[in-house]
Amino acid sequence: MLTFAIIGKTNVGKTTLFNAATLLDEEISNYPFTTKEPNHGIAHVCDLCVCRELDVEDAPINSACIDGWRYIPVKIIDVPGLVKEAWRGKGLGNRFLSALGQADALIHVVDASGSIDEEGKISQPGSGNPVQDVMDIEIEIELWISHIIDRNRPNIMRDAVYTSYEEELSKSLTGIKTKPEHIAKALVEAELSEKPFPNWTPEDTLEFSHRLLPIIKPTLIMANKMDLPTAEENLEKLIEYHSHSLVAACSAEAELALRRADKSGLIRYSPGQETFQIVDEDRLTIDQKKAIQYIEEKVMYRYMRTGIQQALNTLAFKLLRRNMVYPVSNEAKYSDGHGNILPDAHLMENEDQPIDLARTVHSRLAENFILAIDARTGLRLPKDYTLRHRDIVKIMTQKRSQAKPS
Ligand SMILES: Nc1nc2c(ncn2[C@@H]2O[C@H](COP(=O)(O)OP(=O)(O)O)[C@@H](O)[C@H]2O)c(=O)[nH]1
Ligand SMILES: [Mg+2]
Repeated sequence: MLTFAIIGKTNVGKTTLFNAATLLDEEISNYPFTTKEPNHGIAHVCDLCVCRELDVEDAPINSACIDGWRYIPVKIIDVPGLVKEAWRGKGLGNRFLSALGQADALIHVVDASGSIDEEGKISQPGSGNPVQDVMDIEIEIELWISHIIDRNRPNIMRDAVYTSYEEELSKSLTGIKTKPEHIAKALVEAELSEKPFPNWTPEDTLEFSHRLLPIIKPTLIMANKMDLPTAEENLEKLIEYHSHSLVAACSAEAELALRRADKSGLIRYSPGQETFQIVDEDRLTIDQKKAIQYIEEKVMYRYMRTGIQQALNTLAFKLLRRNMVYPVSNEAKYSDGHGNILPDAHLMENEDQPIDLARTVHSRLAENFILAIDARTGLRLPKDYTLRHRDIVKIMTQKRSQAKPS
């Protein structure tokens, strides 16, 4: 399952964002996923479901469909404790950094209102420096990657005799989801392709880690607390200074309040929508009315949305370039073998082919794969076809009696 880690300094709103993003799950999960570890939860990415276009009543199993929007579960991790020198193991630094290593992408939350100081303590709004806060955390992670390389240096030198430095570097970083092609790209960007690894200086290792980080962990910077008056100016600075990253504006607290109000039946709100409806004005207390008015004025009218659902979607569809693909076994009815219409949707990687979809569904399906059919047209897909967003695909397999003996 796709995994996002929420990182950032203390008090920026990571846990608020985590709570908001995971609240929906209890209501809609009919799939067999749970997370038992603390700080690990299930959030969702969503896009228009194909059910409306096909005019069918779907019966989702691995995902959910709300008002014509398909919600696919993703794992989300709240990573606290990225304090200064976390990479040296300060606090519980290393444990938290390892949690980050599992992630496919990062949500880097920053207090755009500038209400925290350098150490993450709450201070006067407007006094903090969000641009520096983002850099502090990035440097901490880069130092941690450098430290892993340094620790593995003797092994890399020893084993590269039989392989290559590139391959051994890649092996030493597989735990944080680094692939050989990532290493090759970072070497070029750091201008280290021509410099043999044994000659690297500590600065070279750090530069390499700096280039590698955005490649292995695509990151969305979330400018949070946009409801506060001091946030607007900082948002512009963040966009300007961190022009290499995507910066999104959000209010985690507003999203949490709206999702809670929806859950308790006070309002009707689907995550990511621009509006919400009050169910019964008379049931609201004065405080609740005030809170709703605050969110309407400070967040929804100004930014159209709270920004949380868009952030999750941006990570999956833009930064990680995933495609939502629907496997079916009856292409005429768009159903599985039991008649469930559009039961599953998967977030496939950009260059994935139908065989990869087969593998995602079941290893046996991939072993007996012959060809794939586009369910919309009923036509056979070319051999080298790469899956597109919103494809509906039937996998044809050879019958067991025809299967080659293994
Ligand atoms: N005004 C405002 N406050 C927020 C927002 N998000 C979080 N906070 C507040 O910021 C403080 C720290 O939040 P928390 O989620 O515990 O931060 P963490 O340390 O990064 O996990 C809490 O008092 C939150 O209520 C927001 O969007 N707007
Ligand atoms: Mg927290």
